[in-house]
Amino acid sequence: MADHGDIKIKEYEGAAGGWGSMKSVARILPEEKAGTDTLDTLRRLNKPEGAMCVSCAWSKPEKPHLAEFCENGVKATAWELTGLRNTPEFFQEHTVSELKDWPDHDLEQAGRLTHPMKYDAATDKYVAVSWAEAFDGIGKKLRTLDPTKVVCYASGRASLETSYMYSLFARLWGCHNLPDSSNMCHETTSVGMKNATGSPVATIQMEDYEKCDAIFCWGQNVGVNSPRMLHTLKAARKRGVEIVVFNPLRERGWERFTDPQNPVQMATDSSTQIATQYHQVRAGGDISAILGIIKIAVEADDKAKSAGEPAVLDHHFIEQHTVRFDEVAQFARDADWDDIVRESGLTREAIEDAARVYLKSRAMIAVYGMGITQHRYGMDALYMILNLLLMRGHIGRPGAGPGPVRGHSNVQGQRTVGITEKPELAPNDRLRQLYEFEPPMEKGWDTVESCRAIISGEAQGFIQLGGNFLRATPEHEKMCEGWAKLPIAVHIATKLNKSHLYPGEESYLLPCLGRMERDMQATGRQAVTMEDSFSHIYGSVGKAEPASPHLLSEPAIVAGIAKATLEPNPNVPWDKWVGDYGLVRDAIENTYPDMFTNFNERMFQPGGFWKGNPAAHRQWKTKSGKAEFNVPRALNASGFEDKPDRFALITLRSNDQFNTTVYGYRDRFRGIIGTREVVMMNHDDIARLGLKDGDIVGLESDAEDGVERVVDGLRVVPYNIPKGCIGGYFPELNILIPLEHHALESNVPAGKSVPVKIRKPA
Ligand SMILES: Nc1nc2c(c(=O)[nH]1)N[C@H]1C(S)=C(S)[C@@H](COP(=O)(O)OP(=O)(O)OC[C@H]3O[C@@H](n4cnc5c(=O)[nH]c(N)nc54)[C@H](O)[C@@H]3O)O[C@H]1N2
Ligand SMILES: Nc1nc2c(c(=O)[nH]1)N[C@H]1C(S)=C(S)[C@@H](COP(=O)(O)OP(=O)(O)OC[C@H]3O[C@@H](n4cnc5c(=O)[nH]c(N)nc54)[C@H](O)[C@@H]3O)O[C@H]1N2
Ligand SMILES: [Mo]
Repeated sequence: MADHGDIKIKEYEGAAGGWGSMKSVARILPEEKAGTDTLDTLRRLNKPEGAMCVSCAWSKPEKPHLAEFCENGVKATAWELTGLRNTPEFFQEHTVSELKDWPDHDLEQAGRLTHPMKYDAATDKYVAVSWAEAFDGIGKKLRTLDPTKVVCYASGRASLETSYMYSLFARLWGCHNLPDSSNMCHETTSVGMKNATGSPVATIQMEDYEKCDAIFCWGQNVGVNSPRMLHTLKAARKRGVEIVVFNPLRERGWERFTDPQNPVQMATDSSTQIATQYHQVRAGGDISAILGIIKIAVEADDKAKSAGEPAVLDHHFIEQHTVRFDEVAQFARDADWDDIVRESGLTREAIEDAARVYLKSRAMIAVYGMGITQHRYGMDALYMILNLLLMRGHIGRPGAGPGPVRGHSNVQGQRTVGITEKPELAPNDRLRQLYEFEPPMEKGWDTVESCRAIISGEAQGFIQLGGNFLRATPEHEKMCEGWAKLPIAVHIATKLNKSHLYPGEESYLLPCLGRMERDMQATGRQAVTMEDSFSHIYGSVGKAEPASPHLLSEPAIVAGIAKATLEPNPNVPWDKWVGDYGLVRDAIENTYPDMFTNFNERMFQPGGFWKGNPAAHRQWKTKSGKAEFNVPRALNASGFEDKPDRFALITLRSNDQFNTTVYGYRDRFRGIIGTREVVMMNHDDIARLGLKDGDIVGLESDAEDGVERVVDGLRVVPYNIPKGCIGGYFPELNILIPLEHHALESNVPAGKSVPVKIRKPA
């Protein structure tokens, strides 16, 4: 079992980066028993012809730094290339029932899976099988099932090649349930940006950061989740760019950064201030905070107009390119400052400060993350960001536009090549022509709908291309019960996780190569490709020795399942594709000729090649043919009312985790070391409830749906967080999130404001 070390809770004084990050790197390498392959891979990371980091979707620059990686990239690389091995002997020693009680960290720390395994109910153990037995067993079972009742899930890491093959397999079989991790993540972006601008992704590219004069950021934690972006922000600060941050927590990365590659900063322990303004909004308070800025801008514009002075807003753009501006303007004029102040949790003066930067800016970038998308009214919060941009024409001109920071390193790309439960987003006409079959045209299940089907027993099977679905989703207890009744679960994975430990009738673990590992096929060493947050596409070559000779690549596993399940189709050469991924790229090019022209020739272009974006050229592929303003439906995104005993729980990532992968117990920037079982609380709330620092409390769901959801044993940590909000870690607290508490329209579980009560110690 893991030794968490002593619990130490003390405010962290250091900047993001700096020596703290060096020490953290020095700790992880021996912990993972990382060898020279890890160091070699790090040297090549995020460079042209190198390997693309698995930790985030931030851009891989055309001219990389000598070390183009961050502390968390090192952790992710060392985690993948670990010297630890989880062999069939491990599974002989431990029953599945026993492993269920292991912490997430310890399961993955058992090391890389080395053999294909099948669950044996008689002994309650996973036992090794050959690949032929595994594929044969999976194919036999899948052929007895209704493909419309099986989920083909993908967690956003697999390459474009694997993702294309996987979605094609599902459609050829007749399965349309193709959610990916985006459904828990930036689906609010995919739906909301598409509705409002016609483009589901960022319109900006890396070079826009060199041209902007203001960056606004809502609900993204740069120092932890995309640390290489700190270099971009530092350069922007150097040019005098204003950076205005909205976040309930003072996240260190947005405060200050010591560049580990800058000898002067390292030697003098100095840092660059990042945010020029930091506004600690309440959870869900962004709608009102932005409403305040819009109100100030609209009223200033009204005043300028009546005084015959130059306009404050870009009326030419508004008239030529948008619809429904008047509705938003009137809504803002009518808005009441008392409501804005109460719902945002900010003072009017603070909002006026932000508005001053907004009104001065000629080129503004809007960055955001899960603090916007994972709310009941997350779509409305996103629309407010877009309203703000559109009013002054900040989309489709240099240095300006929305820049959502995506999560997984290829989550955006998976959607691009067909992993989607929405038939209108699939290239069905091309697929029909190329492969001569009738793709399913009904809408499939997204993540929330898949969970419903698992809980109700409607789902007949779950294929998981990466990820830890059972642990990452809400309503954890009911999900475990439903999951354990699935007729079949197939896990394509690199390490053991909780999702593997509730086997239903049949369960398989299919261990795959990681992206950093050498992938040898019939025609030699293969490369794969992925797409970043700016829609740039890059090649990646793994060179490290595979963790086991028994591993197969993800394309080979997908092809193995497909061949065992489907009737042969002469148009789909699975074996040839596995032998040469270049042929898969040709197939992708044939399917999407506009985006992937000369794919094989361009994949190693430094900085990646851009797949294009109509909204970036002010071509609006929306219903109205224009960019659309939207009036918000609520003043706070949380979707529940304030009550004296009710808290909005914000579920967070620590600096020592990647999603459900817990690297360790050191959330350095937040000063919480040695435990994840905490509840971060405002001092006044602690005093009001008669609690004190270090008390152990519980949390219970306050969702008014009659369901009891409880987590006990959490230590009270006094924290700089707005009153009425508390913070804690995901996935441990996913027990508290009701399945039906999700963003409207996009169905992203609303993990950034969960209604809970505090249970005091007896
Ligand atoms: N090291 C590391 N890197 C990662 C990941 C990881 O787990 N570890 N995960 C990857 C994935 S899949 C994703 S999606 C991204 C996630 O990256 P982020 O988008 O940064 O997601 P989170 O860390 O969940 O939360 C973001 C921030 O939202 C703030 N917040 C919460 N509620 C609100 C609110 O109502 N308003 C505002 N303005 N802010 C709020 C929180 O305080 C937090 O700082 O990172 C990716 N990169
Ligand atoms: N409460 C709350 N819940 C959340 C969130 C939140 O902020 N709050 N965030 C949500 C978000 S944004 C996301 S993206 C989800 C994701 O959450 P997860 O499902 O945890 O995402 P992953 O990191 O993909 O999953 C980790 C597993 O992927 C497998 N894996 C790693 N590398 C590879 C590989 O190369 N190939 C294959 N096939 N498998 C691999 C390993 O077995 C590992 O155990 O969690 C969501 N859940
Ligand atoms: Mo994500």
